[in-house]
Amino acid sequence: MFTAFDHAMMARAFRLAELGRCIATPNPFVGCVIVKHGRVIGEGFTQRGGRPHAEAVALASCTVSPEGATVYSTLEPCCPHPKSRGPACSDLIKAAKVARVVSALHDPFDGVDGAGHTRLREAGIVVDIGLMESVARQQLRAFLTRVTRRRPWVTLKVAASLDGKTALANGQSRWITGAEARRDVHRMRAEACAVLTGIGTLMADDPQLTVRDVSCDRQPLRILLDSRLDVVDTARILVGGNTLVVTATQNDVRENQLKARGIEVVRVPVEERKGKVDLVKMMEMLGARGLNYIMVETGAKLNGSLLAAGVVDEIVAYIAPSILGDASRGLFALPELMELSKRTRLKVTDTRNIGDDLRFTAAVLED
Ligand code: AOF
Ligand code: ZN
Repeated sequence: MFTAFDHAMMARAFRLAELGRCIATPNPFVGCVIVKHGRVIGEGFTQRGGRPHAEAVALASCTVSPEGATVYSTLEPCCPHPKSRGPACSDLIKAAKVARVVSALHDPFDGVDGAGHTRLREAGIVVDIGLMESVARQQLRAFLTRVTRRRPWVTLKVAASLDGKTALANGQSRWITGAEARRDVHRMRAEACAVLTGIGTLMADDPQLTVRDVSCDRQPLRILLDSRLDVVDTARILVGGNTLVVTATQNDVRENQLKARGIEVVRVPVEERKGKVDLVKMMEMLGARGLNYIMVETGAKLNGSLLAAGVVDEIVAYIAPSILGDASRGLFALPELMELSKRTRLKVTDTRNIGDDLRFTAAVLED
C-alpha cells in the first residue's frame, strides 16, 4: 500500500512537525506535505497555540493547484467538532479536490476519532492510514497520553552524582552537573507545556523554572505544588506571572494576594490517607487544562510520591562523574521495600554523553 516515496514524504512531514514541537500546545504538533506529480507543492506544520493546523498551512502554501495531489499528514486531519477553534482540515482538503490522503495515525481525540478519515473517504478521496505509525506515536506521545489516559505525559528530570546523590546533607547542590547538561535541561523545558516543582525545592533552591539558555519564544507554564500555601512573596517563581499554584488549603486572603500578582491558584482534593494533594487528581486536572507534557524538576520527596502514585512516564537522569557519599541526599524518597520484586523497573530508551555528564533516559514500566 505504501511506496518508498510515500515513506520519504512522511519522513519529511515528521521533520516539519518538529518545527511546531515547542509552540503548538495544547494541540499536537503535526506536519503536512502536499505532493503533485512527484514534487512537493506545499508544506506546513501546526502553528503557535495550535492554530492554524498543519494541513491548512500546507494548503495555503501550495505553489500550484492541489487538485489531484496527495496530502501526507502525521495525524488524521480533523473534522468539525463542538469545541473547534477554526476550519476543519478534512473540509479544507475536500474543497481542494485532492486525490489521496496518507496519514500516519488515527486521532483519538473525542471530537475527531476517525471522523476526519471517514469524511475524506465519503468525499471520494483515497485515504491510506498508518504509514510510519510508530514514529507518529512516539512523536505525539504526550498529546496521545492526555487524550487517552486523561492526564499529561510526565517526565521526571533528575541530576545526581554517580552515587545517585543530588545535594550534600547541608543542602549544597550547585552545581553537580556541568554547563552543557544544564543547558540541555533548558532545551527540555522549552519543549514542555509546563514545568512542575514542589514547595520543598522552592524553599531550598528558589528556582525560576524559565527557559533561558536556549532560544525559545514561548515560556512553559510554571506549576508549584504547595499543599499549605507556604510560598513566600519573594519567590522567583512568582515573578512575571505564568505560574499556577496547586494547593490543598483554602486560604482566601493568601489566594487573593497571589491572584493580584497574576498567579493562578487551584485547589485540588487531598488524598484521604495522607492529607496531601492527591497527585492523580492533580494530573487529571492538569490534563483537563490541555497540558500535554509536564516536566518535573523537584526533590526526592515529590519525586518519590509521583512515582508511587503511578503518574510518571519517563525519567531523564543526568549523572555527573563525581561521588558525594552516603550522607548526601538521594533522588527518590520511597517507602522501604521488603522485596526486590517490588522495585520500580525502568527501560532505558537512550543514553548519551552531554558534556562531561551522562544522560540516561528511561521509561517507567508499569507493575
Ligand atoms: C489537524 N491538524 O495540525 C492539528 C490537529 O482546538 P482546535 O479546533 O484547534 O482542535 C484541536 C484538535 O485538533 C486537537 O485536539 C487534535 O485532535 C487536532 N489537532 N488536527 O488536523 C493539526 N494540530
Ligand atoms: Zn485540522
